[in-house]
Amino acid sequence: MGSSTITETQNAPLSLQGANIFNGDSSLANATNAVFDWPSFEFAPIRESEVSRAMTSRYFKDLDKYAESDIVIVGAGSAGLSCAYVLATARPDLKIAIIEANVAVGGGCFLGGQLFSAMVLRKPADEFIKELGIDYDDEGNFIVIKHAALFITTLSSKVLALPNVKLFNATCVEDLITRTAASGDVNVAGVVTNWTLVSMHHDDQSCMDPNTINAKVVISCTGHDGPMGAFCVKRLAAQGLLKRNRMGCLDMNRAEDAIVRGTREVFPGLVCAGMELSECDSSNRMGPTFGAMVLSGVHAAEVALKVYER
Ligand code: 48N
Repeated sequence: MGSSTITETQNAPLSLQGANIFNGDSSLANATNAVFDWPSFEFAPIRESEVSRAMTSRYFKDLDKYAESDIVIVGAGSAGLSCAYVLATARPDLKIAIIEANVAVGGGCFLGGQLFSAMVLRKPADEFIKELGIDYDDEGNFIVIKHAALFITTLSSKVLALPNVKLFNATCVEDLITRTAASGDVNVAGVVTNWTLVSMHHDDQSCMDPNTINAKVVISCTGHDGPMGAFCVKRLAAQGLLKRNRMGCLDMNRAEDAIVRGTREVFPGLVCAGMELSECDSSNRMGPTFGAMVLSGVHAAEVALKVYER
């Protein structure tokens, strides 16, 4: 191919396959020049507004579609994304919205612990890792994935590829929607959201009202207590609707069993999974091992479906 300018007239899709560009062999220079004539390189022309419309039209279509979601998952850490993977795969008919306060997904799961990259999961959590097709070292009672980021990026890429899932990141759940029956019984019926940067500055900027997402079930996986963590437990406790306990000290064996076993509907319409549960049950923390997060997410998916079908 002579010039590397990709114009509308060329209809042959750009293919680098034949050029072995990615196998690092010495013909790389020839291969890339066969496709890209760098000195005269040009992209196809575009107008800035086309980019803006490409992003905003899709975003607002998604906001409209997921304003009524079947299930909302709060928190895209290891528990929330594991839950989303199981739920959205098992029930492609359900609309699942994931609300993540950070720009990036992953929560505490981009490192294995402190600044160490390898990630430990105790068996039988290896069953889930096999399902994701991630390589690991088998150490007998536990497995080690060479980098925690490999786990969370593989999991998140699979979740985001599912057609019935929408991730709203950089978006914070700053309150819950509830319904109160004539009997006085209260149940959770969705979430109240805002841009995270706005939620962080309600005290020092003129009030900016939130947005809402209605849903039959909310699954809260917002992690440890923290500026935004353990959100739904703290919000219901603040209203006296749920008893708040504090996370216990570290005991790896007790902690992981308790979190997986304790994954449940902690309040009508609200399922809780992952480390947020420790703020409900005062279960111990487990430190740098993630099997309980993964399997709590799996367990939460099953519990949420029962609540949804009720
Ligand atoms: O990773 P986390 O914090 O939470 P989990 O429960 O998925 O995993 C916990 C795990 O990483 C550990 O803490 C490990 C096992 N350590 C244990 C120990 O003993 O130290 O993910 C929670 C996600 C984060 O991405 C937050 O940004 C997000 O939830 N989040 C929220 N998103 C939206 N709205 C909110 N209000 C909110 N609060 C937190």
